[in-house]
Amino acid sequence: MLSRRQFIGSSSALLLGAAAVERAEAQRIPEAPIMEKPATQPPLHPPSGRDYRPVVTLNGWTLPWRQNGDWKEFHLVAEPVVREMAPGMKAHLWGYNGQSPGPTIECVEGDKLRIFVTNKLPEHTTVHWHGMLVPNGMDGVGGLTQPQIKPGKTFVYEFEMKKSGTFMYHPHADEMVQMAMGMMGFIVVHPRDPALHRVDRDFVFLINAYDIEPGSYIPKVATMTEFNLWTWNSRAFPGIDHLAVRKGDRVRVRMGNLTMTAHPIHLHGHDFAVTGTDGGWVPASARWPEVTVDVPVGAMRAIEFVANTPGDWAFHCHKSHHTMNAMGNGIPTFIGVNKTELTKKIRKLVPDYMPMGTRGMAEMGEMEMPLPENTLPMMTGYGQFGPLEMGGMFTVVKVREGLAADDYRDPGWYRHPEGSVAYEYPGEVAPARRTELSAPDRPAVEVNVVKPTAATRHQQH
Ligand SMILES: [Cu+2]
Repeated sequence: MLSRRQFIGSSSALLLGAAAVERAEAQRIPEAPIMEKPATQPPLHPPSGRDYRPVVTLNGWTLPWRQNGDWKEFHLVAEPVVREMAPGMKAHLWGYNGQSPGPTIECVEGDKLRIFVTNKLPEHTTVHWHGMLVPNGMDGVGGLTQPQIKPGKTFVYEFEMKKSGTFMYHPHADEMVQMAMGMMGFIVVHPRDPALHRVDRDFVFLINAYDIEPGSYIPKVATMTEFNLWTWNSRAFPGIDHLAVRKGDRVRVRMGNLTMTAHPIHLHGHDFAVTGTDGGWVPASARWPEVTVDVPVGAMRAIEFVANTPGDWAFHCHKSHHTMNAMGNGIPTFIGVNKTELTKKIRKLVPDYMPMGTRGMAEMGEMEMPLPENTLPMMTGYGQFGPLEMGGMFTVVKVREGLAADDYRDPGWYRHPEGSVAYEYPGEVAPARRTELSAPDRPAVEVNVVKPTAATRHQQH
């Protein structure tokens, strides 16, 4: 026989279940669009509802939605995906709707969101809405606030967007594995008043990292610090699209860090202010100028600048190991080593052996050595003046005059005005000479040095 408590428990569960079924039947799930192209997709202007300036997801896209009465309905599908990280390398990841990271979800402060999540992974998952103010039961922590979403099942999350800002979504189920496999995405909530925090161009990307051995396709999920692919939206230089910007534009870049270490992101040629975090907007009175912003783990930083100087401006993580690709890990330092004798000996066995690294490693930037299958050279990419010797978290902000409002196409390399590029000095260079300051420049100081004797040493004690 059932106790009273068991009876109430099971009957209320039944009631809840019936209500959910009824709601699902009344709604019918919206279709789940997928995206497989790695190129940056054009901004998705809202087809209905309140207006806003949509964001541009670097090498990504925004998830279309359906308006159903008061609700904006989205459908996320958690599933295995193949992501090209840069030409020449594909990774087998987990993501949402065909891509890792998942699509950006955009909405407006005050909107009611209904997000269907279908699990097509081989194991259970959940979705946590990082930084958002949601009812506890919608927070997506498997086991704590909801049962896990089993493979093949669909769950529904419903909440009202309480405030504008930049948030993230990711699983809170087998988190180490699922985040190492690339499951993450952005949520951008635009202000109700479109004039508030208005910018001309608004870019978003997630900072992520993978450990994929050359020749393999699946990230090593237990890696804690020694990652070999440092990526933005699961893309590594030269696979990260350039940010095309019109001269005079006010530009925002929103960056969320879901790696295991902080990333100091540095912009050349401009200064910027941090105008938002995943906690909200930074009041104007609390902003200060920066050229580098450290994005901590599990955090978002939005920066804003006025693109007032045309050019090709480097934009990258300032940890120099994070602008290297897979082949840069674990190689010995040979600077200053004379390998002539060693090279002769090795060449007897391997005729085309090349000694590397004795003058530094720049030569690796233009070397075309056969690589193992499915990996990226340590440093690579070309600019108009030669090899860039970069990898990982590096791209270029291209500021140009007169771009059309929604034109994000690559405008090509910058044509520098004549006489504005650093140039080679054509004359003779005198040999270096140690500089001695002459007497009048340096006041004579008499220094009396008392050599410690057994006696003075003794006194000090
Ligand atoms: Cu970094």
